[in-house]
Amino acid sequence: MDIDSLQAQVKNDLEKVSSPEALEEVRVKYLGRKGVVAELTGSIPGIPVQERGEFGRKVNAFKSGLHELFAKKEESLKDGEALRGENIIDIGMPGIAQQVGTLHPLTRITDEICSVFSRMGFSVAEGPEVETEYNNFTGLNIPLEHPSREAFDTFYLKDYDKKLLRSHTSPAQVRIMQEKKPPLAVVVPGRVYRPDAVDASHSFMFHQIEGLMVGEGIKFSDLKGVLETFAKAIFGEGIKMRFRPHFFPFTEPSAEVDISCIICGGKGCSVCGRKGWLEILGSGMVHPNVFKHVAIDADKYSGFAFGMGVERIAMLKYGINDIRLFFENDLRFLRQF
Ligand code: 2NM
Repeated sequence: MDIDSLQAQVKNDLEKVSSPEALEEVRVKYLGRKGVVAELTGSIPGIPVQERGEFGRKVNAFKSGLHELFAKKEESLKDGEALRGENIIDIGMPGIAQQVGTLHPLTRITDEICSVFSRMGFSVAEGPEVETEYNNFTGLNIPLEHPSREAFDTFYLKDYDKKLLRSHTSPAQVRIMQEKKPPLAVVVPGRVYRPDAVDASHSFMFHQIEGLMVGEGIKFSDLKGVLETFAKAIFGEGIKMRFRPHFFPFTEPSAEVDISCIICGGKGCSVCGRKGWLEILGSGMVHPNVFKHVAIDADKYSGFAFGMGVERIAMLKYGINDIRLFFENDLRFLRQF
């Protein structure tokens, strides 16, 4: 038998080996006193002289290859034994639990609110947080002398084209009215910025959702119906609503909207300050000057708009008493949602 096919035979024999005893048998078969290698070595004198050197070298190479193969097989048998041994790898040991995150409560309430409006036919849009003075103020009929324009009440970006951090999400509504023709119904969620001193009810950054509907024959009663549907979906069918006259530059008439206190039901308690009512948002019919700025014909179209603070809605709904809790990333707070 030639050495090449012997090589293949060794590999074949070793593959079947699964115990040290079986390995010893194969070792004896090849390297034993009467083994294959001994036989090959013994046959060397019978080889013609010219081929003897070559044959001898092949036998030597075969022999040292065998030592290597047996050593490797011995190692792998030992590894296998280790795997089967006790206390080496405990396949019954509990795994390392992955920490699963959840949505931030503000994200959840934002999604929930947008979903209520989207079921009423509103689309959801977003706008940039860095805005122009025009979109944040002028386009919304906010006069030049209005205090909210002061650096005291708005973050202006230094040396950057008089740009500012939007102080409400309404500038996104201005953009939408410039780009799209009525009829339109859209809600805009997003971050807004005001340089307020931080306390339990103020943050320099918070979230708003503002809504806008424009079309032919849109009336104040449409606003009332939409907001009542919204408030009942978020706070429960049992609540009552009231509209109090108010003033906003961008709407006329304007109203602030209250719901009956979800804690005391209207009797008066510490949450509602003994008034029985909780303010949830501002609203009104879009001012004709706003339509003028975005080239919508105010004789043909009318519309309503409203705006709410997301933190405030979440605080009322979940009984949270400090706005800073939303921004501290304390898992003891966040895990409750
Ligand atoms: C509010 C209250 C009342 C409002 C108005 C507009 C726009 F762009 F249509 F003029 N957007 N949002 C609005 C109206 C916002 O927040 C308290």
